[in-house]
Order: sequence, then structure tokens, then C-alpha cells
Amino acid sequence: MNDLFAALQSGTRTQLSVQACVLHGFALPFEDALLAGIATIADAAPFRHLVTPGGHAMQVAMTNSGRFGWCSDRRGYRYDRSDPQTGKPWPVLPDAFLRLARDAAAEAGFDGYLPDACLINRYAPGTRLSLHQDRDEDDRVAPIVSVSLGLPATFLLGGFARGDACVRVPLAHGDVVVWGGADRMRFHGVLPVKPGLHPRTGEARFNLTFRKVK
Ligand code: MD3
Ligand code: FE
Repeated sequence: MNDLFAALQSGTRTQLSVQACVLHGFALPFEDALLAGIATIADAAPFRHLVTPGGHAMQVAMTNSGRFGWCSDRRGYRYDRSDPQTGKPWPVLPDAFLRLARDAAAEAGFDGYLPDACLINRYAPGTRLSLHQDRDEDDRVAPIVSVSLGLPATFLLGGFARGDACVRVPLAHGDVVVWGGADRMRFHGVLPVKPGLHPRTGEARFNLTFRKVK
């Protein structure tokens, strides 16, 4: 997406489904705090390529912040209170992260959102995230708030069965997506990130997903 189109889109909303919408540019006022927060979190809990239960290293590098962190290894997927790599609790959610998540959820019609986990994904050019559902949270109704930073990507939004058709959703730096209610359990993924250099993140796309786990 070019800069002019991005600027025109900023502040608008795209309704993807009944309870799923993109808030274009909603995170832009928070960008400095978000990038600083990611750096601080990654100092304490470094990005790593988790291994799937099938034994494959994931292309996306991940870390977490909040009371719970998403983990994967040969034993399965789960949320842990501490980072298995350091044995320490996950870094606390920065105030600016919580404020953005709450404001975006409210803007999308979900008042009083208080997430207890933030999964941070880092994509290098060429990295993709295959089609999946987020089903490891106890709370399957609370919305998920997703924040895109850095290189753009094409998000795939599917249906409730793996084989259902997908729509392609372009996501740019500063875009926020809120998914609630029924739409929460849709299959979704990310196409390989195209090579590029972003002024704020270099050769990387970051995605924060706020979740309510317990
Ligand atoms: C739609 N991350 O971390 S965020 C994930 O861009 C994940 O890194 C993607 O999928 C990323 O699990 C997409 C947007 C998102 C997150 C959860 C959803 C979309 C969703 C749950 C249901 C439907
Ligand atoms: Fe997901």
C-alpha cells in the first residue's frame, strides 16, 4: 500500500464480518510506545521460534507479555505463567499496550476489555503463518485485538472449517483488528511477508495479539 492510500485510509473502519473490523491507523498515536515496549519485552523474553507438537520450528518468531504467555513444544500448545526459556514470569503488559487494547475494543463495541496476555509475533520477509484457529484460550467469547506494525502483510480470513473460502485483508503499519463473539473462532493466517524495509522496524513485521486467556 502506498503512503497516500495509507493516509487516506487512516481513521476509517472496514467491517469484515458481524463482529470483526479493521480500525485503520488506530495504533499510530501509540507507535513509539509500542515499539519501545516490544524492545523492552524482547530484552527480558527474547523472540524465539517455537517448535510445534509435530516437531517443526515455526517460521514466525514469538514472545509474550502479560500474566500468561502462549507456548508450543513437542507436548502441545498451552498458556504458561512463566517463560519456559528463562523460568521467569513473562514481562508485564505496558500501560500503553493495555490502553490501546481497551480503546480499540471499545471503538469496536466491546466495553471494559482487559486482556491478560499479549502474544508478539515477528515476521521476517518470506515468513508466513498457516491457517489456524485460536483455541487455547479458556475465554472463547472475549474479543482478540490485533495490532500490525512495520512491513505490510495480507491477512487471510476464513470460515469455521479449514476448507472454507478465505478473504484477503491487507494490513498496514498501525492497523488494528478486533474480533469478537462468533467471529472469534474463524480460521485465519498470514501470507508470506514481501521483502521490504520499513522506516520504523526495518525488515520486519510485528503483530501484537491481545487475548483474554482466563
Ligand atoms: C481472526 N496472528 O497470533 S492477527 C496469532 O498477523 C495470529 O500475526 C496473525 O493469528 C498475525 O494467532 C493474525 C489477527 C487475528 C488474531 C486472532 C483471530 C485474527 C483472528 C482469531 C479469530 C479470527
Ligand atoms: Fe491466530
